[in-house]
Amino acid sequence: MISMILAACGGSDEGEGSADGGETYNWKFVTEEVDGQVQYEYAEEFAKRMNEKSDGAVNIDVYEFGGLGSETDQVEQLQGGTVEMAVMSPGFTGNMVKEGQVFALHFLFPDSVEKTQEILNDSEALNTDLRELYEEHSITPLSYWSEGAMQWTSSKPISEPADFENFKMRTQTSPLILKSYEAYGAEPTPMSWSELYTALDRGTVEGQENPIFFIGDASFHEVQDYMTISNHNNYVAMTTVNTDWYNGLDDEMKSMVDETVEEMQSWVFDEQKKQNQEYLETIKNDTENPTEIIELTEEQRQMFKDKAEPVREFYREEVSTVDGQILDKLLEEIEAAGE
Ligand code: 6CS
Repeated sequence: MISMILAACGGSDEGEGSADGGETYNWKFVTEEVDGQVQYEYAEEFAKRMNEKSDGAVNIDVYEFGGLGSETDQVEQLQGGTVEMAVMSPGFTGNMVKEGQVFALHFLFPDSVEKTQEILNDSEALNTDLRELYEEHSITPLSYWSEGAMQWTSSKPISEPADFENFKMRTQTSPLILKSYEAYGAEPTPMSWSELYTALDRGTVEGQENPIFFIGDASFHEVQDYMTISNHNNYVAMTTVNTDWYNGLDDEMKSMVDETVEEMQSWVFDEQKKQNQEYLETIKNDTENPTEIIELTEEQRQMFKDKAEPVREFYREEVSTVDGQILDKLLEEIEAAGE
């Protein structure tokens, strides 16, 4: 309630006097994941670094997923300024920022997560052009980072597009994610991940996509029989801030935020890599809940790529509000980065 009032007054409880006369800053940072998972660990590390750099003046409360509502509720909280910072997935903002659905296109980024992360760090298409489009909605993405390559889990084996025929696939809410699965013949159903374990268990949906750490930590493999190493896309998350709040920070504080955001790019790369490697072993070694791991041949991957390719044209023609300019610039940047 207090934060609602402060937000309504046009600012968070920042810049207040402390007992020793210095300014203090209290911010809220919400994530879409829970304790131990990559987004939450990111926010905790970010908060720790900011507190140390500011000699204790900046205190950031980190919120696990669930405490403040659904992923979509969290987007609204950031826009309204009731939280200052959020880790946000473009997969939940596609109805609002159409161009952000570029991340829904399969086989767009290189197979290497490291190379993909370099592109996310340096891309002008994303860090300037897409950022401006998000800012029209009071969301400033300060960085984009990979949580790892996504894989499919399923209740029946998936190794070629025909296996997706009439397959009930859980997705996030951005319409182009659904379109990408329709291109394989699947029947996508958007839902929050908070409902996903039960939905997989009951067969309401038959499969889902996520990085391996998330599949293992959320125990989706317990209620699925197969995991296809498809590497069909990267899970991209954004570190976002409320635009007015960020623009209102004094120069010193803004530089501290920017510097920490930049430092965190290599930290989170290492964190996701470690977690994805560890959870692959966990899933393989979970003999009580056996998961058959399917490796795709190059020919099988090519079959998926062929089905995914026309979705780019659909994005350009039907989704983009800027004639596909962000996608085209990003494609040039990907090309320039090489494989
Ligand atoms: O599948 C999802 O919706 C969730 N997956 C990850 C990796 N992070 C949060 C997100 O909501």
